[in-house]
Amino acid sequence: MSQFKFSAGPWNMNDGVEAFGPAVREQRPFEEIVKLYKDLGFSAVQFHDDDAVPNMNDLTTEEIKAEARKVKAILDKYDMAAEFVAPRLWMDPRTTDGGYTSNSAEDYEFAMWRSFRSIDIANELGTNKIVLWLAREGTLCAESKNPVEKIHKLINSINAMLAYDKNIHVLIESKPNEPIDRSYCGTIGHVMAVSAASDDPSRVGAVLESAHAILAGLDPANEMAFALAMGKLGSVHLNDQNGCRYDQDKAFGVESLRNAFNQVKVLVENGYGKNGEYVGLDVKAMRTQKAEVAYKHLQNSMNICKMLEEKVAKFDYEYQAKCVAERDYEALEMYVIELLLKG
Ligand code: GLO
Ligand code: MG
Repeated sequence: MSQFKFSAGPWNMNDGVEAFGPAVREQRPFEEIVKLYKDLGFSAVQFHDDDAVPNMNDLTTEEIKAEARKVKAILDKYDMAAEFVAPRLWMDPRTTDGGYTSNSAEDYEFAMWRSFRSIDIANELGTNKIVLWLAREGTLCAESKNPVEKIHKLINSINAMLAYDKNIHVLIESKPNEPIDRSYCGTIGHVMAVSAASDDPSRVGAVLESAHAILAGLDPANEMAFALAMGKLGSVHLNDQNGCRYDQDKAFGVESLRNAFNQVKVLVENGYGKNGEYVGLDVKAMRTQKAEVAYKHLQNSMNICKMLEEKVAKFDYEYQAKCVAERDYEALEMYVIELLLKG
């Protein structure tokens, strides 16, 4: 029995499209995905603003809210919650140069419009969490932006969201690169600094995605620990990553089991989830996967997480203390490997 509640986004059931080739599977309709997630044991769905209201750019605020209420009805039908809404500031032509840090004043206004509408959608879906994956907030050409000015702009944008809705919490999902070359907010440390500099640090926290930490050359469990130590780990995107390649979003634990174990361990030890936090799985099916079984990446990730919870429950803290007292970390390391490899 897991102590966690799990969530995933509709984008985690994808058609296999990538930079070098087209879709290889049909995109499943939204309601089918919600039903599938329910059947797989998920408790919540994560949303981009336009996952909930696809044609939102053409609608008024009231129309957007009305569309969001239809999505809420689908969630209710399957007894599923909405975890968060994330403004998608990387697809529209007006986000080519980023949103909050765009050099274009009109494009910046568009980014803020999408952010405020995301808050409206979140309220209709019954969540107070906004996630900012800062996809294009940084540079392709380092000299194209004034970094100090843009970082202030980013903080001011978050302050505007906090002021727009006194109940809303903003969670920043750090990522060091891709699709941009240099991100302004690449790690949990950056997120904590932005939080501290905001008008209400108690409402600005972090989402740690395992793959993003690895891309930054950092340890995902330690990144989680840092945010937990600050009381600011609002969500996680568990997945895996084979070194510093493109962002792979592999199933959780399939590349580095010990890393995955330590992520689950730090979450369990710190009571993650007790304040309603979800364990999000931001994983992608391999492009080779046939459509009918293109959900196994999610099922496997959840099962691996649960199996690792069982390993954490078996972890012998007395033996660990003995090894620590004797400073015999080789013995401790071997114990961990045996715990993972043996029954
Ligand atoms: C991409 C991110 C992306 C976000 C999603 C929600 O690298 O992981 O999938 O998690 O847009 O903010
Ligand atoms: Mg993610």
